[in-house]
Amino acid sequence: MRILLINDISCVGKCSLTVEFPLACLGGETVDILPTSILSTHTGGFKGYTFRDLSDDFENILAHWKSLNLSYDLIVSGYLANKKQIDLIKKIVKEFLKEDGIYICDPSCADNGKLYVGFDDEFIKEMRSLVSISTYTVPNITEARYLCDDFTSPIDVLLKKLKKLNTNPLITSYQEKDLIGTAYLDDNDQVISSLSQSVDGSFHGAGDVFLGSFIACIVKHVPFSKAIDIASNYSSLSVKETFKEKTEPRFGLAFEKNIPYLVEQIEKYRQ
Ligand code: PXL
Repeated sequence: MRILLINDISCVGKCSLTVEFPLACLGGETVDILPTSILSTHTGGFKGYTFRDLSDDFENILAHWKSLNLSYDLIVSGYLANKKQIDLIKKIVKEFLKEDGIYICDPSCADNGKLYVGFDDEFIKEMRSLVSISTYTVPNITEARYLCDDFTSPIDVLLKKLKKLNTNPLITSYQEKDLIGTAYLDDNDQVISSLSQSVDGSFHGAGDVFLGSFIACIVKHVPFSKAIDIASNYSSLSVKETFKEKTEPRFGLAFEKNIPYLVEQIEKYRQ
């Protein structure tokens, strides 16, 4: 099995590829990467970060991959450097995803009620079209609200609206009283949620920890609902570890400590 992760490299701050890659590798299959950009840190909570857009390298990278006859069973896209990269991702999915392959779109562009620096409504509009070609989409609750242009409706309405975009939505960072986790629809369009006790504060990179561990689970054929439980629990443990270690949340989640737990859970439930 061959997996492609398309996301940025934030050198410091533990998000995107630096988190998604090591976790996805726990699935035990080949993981390739396509960096969309390189930043000295992520953009949430740091000033003066560097940012290099790698769009111009895509054409040559993809031409080389074509010459190697590469194709993918799973493609996952995340943080994009600009609106134009959305078309490039569509092209990659069309040309490199196997016929029965899975495409997961993380519409990484907002959190905590706000768009990230550099994103606007035009980007959201384009992102809807990318989401609509995905097998699964994994927005956090803020991204789900922007994608649906709905800032008030309850979770069931948001999930059904996202499903109309022709994809299977999993909404992360969904909060219910003092619980937080992931919500999705079952085959009968009933909301299923996988929640843990929330910790005060906003923890950067939690979506990437969820996604990386979810990838490892599905690559090992852990049943879907169990994969969501494991990835949600592991994200929650990583948040609690960060809180315990008292590191600044902008430096990312302490996801490393609980990797043995994640591996143990995957081995227990793999099929
Ligand atoms: O994890 C989200 C993310 C990814 N990549 C970059 C970011 C952010 C959130 O701020 O700035 C560059």
